Amino acid sequence: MNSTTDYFKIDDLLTDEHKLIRQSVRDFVDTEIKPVIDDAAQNHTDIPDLMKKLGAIGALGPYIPAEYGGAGLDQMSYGLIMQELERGDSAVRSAASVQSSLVMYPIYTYGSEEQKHKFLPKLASGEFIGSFGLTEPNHGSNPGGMETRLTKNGDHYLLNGAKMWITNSPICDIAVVWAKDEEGKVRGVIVERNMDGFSTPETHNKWSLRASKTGELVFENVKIEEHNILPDVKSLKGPLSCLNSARYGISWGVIGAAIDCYDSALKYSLERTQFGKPIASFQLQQKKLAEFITEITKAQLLCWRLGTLKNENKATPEQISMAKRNNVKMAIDIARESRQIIGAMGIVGDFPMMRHAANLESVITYEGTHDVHLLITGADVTGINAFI
Ligand code: TGC
Ligand code: FAD
Repeated sequence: MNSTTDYFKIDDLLTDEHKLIRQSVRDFVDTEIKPVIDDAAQNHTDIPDLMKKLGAIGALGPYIPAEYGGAGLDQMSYGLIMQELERGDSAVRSAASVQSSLVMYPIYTYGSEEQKHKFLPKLASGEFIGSFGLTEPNHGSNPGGMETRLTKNGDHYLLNGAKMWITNSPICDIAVVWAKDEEGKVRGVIVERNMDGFSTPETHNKWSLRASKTGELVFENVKIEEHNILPDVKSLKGPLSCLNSARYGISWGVIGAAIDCYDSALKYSLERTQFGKPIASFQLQQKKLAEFITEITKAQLLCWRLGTLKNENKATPEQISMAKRNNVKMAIDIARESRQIIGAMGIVGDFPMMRHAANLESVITYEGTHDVHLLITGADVTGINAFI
């Protein structure tokens, strides 16, 4: 019997450091997340001190240089960390990927030295929680249509508008917000919790990502000083480049969710007897398990190659779109099918499949929907942009 989830010996392609990092995050998830995640998801509550715990294990901004509080790791390490966190729950990976790719990355890439030193170490330790505001009530898949405005007002600026569906908005200390200036250029603004006119109402009654907070970011004449504007970007490319990093992390992360479902279904099917035999002995159930491990393996190989390209700074946004789209669909299919393998047991919280499946309904929508990523590939291979 070969119950490994490293079917093609991808571990041989990783360094000892990669494997050590993965193991330490796996241990963290087993001791700190697995015992509490079902309660947090069922009750729609936070995992206590999650951000500080993630900071302590180096999961916030792992590829940000040590000078700014990060761990200075490579992109493969970042991917492996995301994989292990999402084995626990997509909410945990979301917390780490928003903070790392959507808050620390833009400050590191487009921020001034002062901004980097002021915010990055606190974000890396989890002392500060960040959120990322791109999506608006009227502009989801087409962020270029954003209505949030940054207008000059004497020696400062005023920020007006609203962002919606924002991970961690209700608990954020700072938000990296994207708004158009008077020339119609997209600018990145660091909004701080205590600024007048800034509010963050929570979105309630989610059936997905219940262990994560989601909400709005509302700006009513928020006074923004020049030193809170990211100086080095004036284009939609700013937020989209952050998405490249987050989508890359999601491509890895969802493999973790799929592995958790596969492991649980395989174990259960070997133990559960019907008609006098383990259900794992029935060909229909074997087909499902065999397809799960095949799809997980293909997703792992895609990510390993993408990780090497990212390390060489050669990964294209289109390659990242393909990996995000393929791997999220792979994971949501495995979550749904593996729930069926365990029958009625699959609907209670003792098993993770239904929680992962519900979470992945968000993951297949956020960071670019499944269909948007297909159109990005379509435009790349035909040379014809279907969005226009
Ligand atoms: P388009 O005209 O194609 O592009 C505008 C400019 O941006 C450049 N560009 C990119 N640059 C870097 N990375 C990318 N991925 C880029 N894609 C495009 C492009 O070259 C162009 O540059 P220039 O110099 O010519 O001006 O833009 P469009 O308005 O037609 O829209 C297309 C696009 C790509 C924006 C759209 O297809 C898309 O990706 N929509 C999805 C929106 C999205 O993903 N939102 C995510 C919000 S954040 C989130 O969901 C967080 S969830 C977090 C969690 O909890 O884990
Ligand atoms: P829409 O853009 O309205 O799309 C609706 C449907 O139309 C989709 O099926 C889409 O594929 C389809 N569609 C749209 N355009 C086309 C087209 N041209 N051709 C074919 N089909 C099309 N955003 C942030 O900025 N920051 C966050 O932290 C954040 N966190 C999130 C957390 C959660 C839990 C969720 C659910 C969302 C989050 N989002 C966040 C928002 C997310 O990025 C958007 O939901 C996503 O980009 C899609 O936008 P929309 O929901 O407005 O759908």
